[in-house]
Amino acid sequence: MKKSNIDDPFKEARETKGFGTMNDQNDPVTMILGHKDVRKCAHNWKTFQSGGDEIGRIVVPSEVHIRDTRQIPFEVDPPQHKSYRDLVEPWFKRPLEEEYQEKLTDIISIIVDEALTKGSMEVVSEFALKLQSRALTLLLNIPFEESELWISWGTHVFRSEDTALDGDKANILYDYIDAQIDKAIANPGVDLYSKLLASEIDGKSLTKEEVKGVLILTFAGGRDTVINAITNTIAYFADNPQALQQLRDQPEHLNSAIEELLRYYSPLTQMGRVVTEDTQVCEHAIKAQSRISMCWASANRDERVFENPNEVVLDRKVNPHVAFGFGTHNCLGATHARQILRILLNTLTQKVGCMQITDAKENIEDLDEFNRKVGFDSLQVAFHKL
Ligand code: EMZ
Repeated sequence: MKKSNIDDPFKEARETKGFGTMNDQNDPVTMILGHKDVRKCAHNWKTFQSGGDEIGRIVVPSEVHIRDTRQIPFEVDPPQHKSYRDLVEPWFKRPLEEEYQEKLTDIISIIVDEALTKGSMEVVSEFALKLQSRALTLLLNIPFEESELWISWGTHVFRSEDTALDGDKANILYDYIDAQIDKAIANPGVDLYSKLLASEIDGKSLTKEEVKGVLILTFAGGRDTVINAITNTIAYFADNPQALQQLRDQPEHLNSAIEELLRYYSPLTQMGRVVTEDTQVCEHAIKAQSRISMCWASANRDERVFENPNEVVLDRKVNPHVAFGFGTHNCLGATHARQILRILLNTLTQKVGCMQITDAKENIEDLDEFNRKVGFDSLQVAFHKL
């Protein structure tokens, strides 16, 4: 089997009952698996809540024990959600600007050139983590050098090699953000911290805690997800050199290729909600105060919606994937993530002839009833110039 394949462990449960169950730190989660049900739940923010008092509980695995700052706008429900989202949305659309894309192209070219010069590279830490961290300096609009520190933190800001949820590690991020906020107060600049500190909602300035909430989301939400997307992209084109050639010949398929790869990888497996009233999903009773999750990865393989769901069809025509979530809380960082993938694919087609995976260690998520590959812990790849 090709190393880049990502199986669908949810198929049987999705087809027979429509949900699965997972015991996460003694706070069970009913995982909703079908595309239609997932979208219905994502839409119904009154019954399936993101806000609520228990900060971190909608994340699976739950972050209640390692976080007490509310991520914004991620952990806020309508109608307050809209004010925050409207405030940050224009900033997170900056990746559409030409200057931003030029800088991102430079960042990506340097890494691809380095891989070609070295000839062989460990893609997770040497390629994807560096690329994600360096690109984040553009999203925050701060100096490039700052990325060195974030690279030293490793691929997940809350997880370390032997601990799934590492409070000490999380504190490094929180202390760092606090310090950056204080710096921006003392010396305002053109960065995201300063921008938020100067912003108001209904005539009231954002508090330090609110600014911190946006920044934690920006650091945590787009880290392992982006790293997985980049690594899986390299693995896919290493396994399928003809696909790289196809994109070289038909660059007009670039955008559909990106959406298809996102559907297939689904870098974020699921996202939870807290249930506000006794209800039912897939004819299964769900109690108030319990948790559900919308399993994007399963919905994206739903054969009722996607023909040949387990195949990567780079020019797939209709592709209503939910890799970036769905509804009110759809991913704020999606524009940035898409630009990274677009420029990465472009650069690969221009510079790389072919790649070979020489060693790989898969990253498997343990979801109790299911095991799902999300990417790699390490991926050694040989790069060959075009
Ligand atoms: C949260 C989440 C957001 C969470 C879009 O997902 O990403 C996870 O990786 C973080 O751990 O805190 O930001």
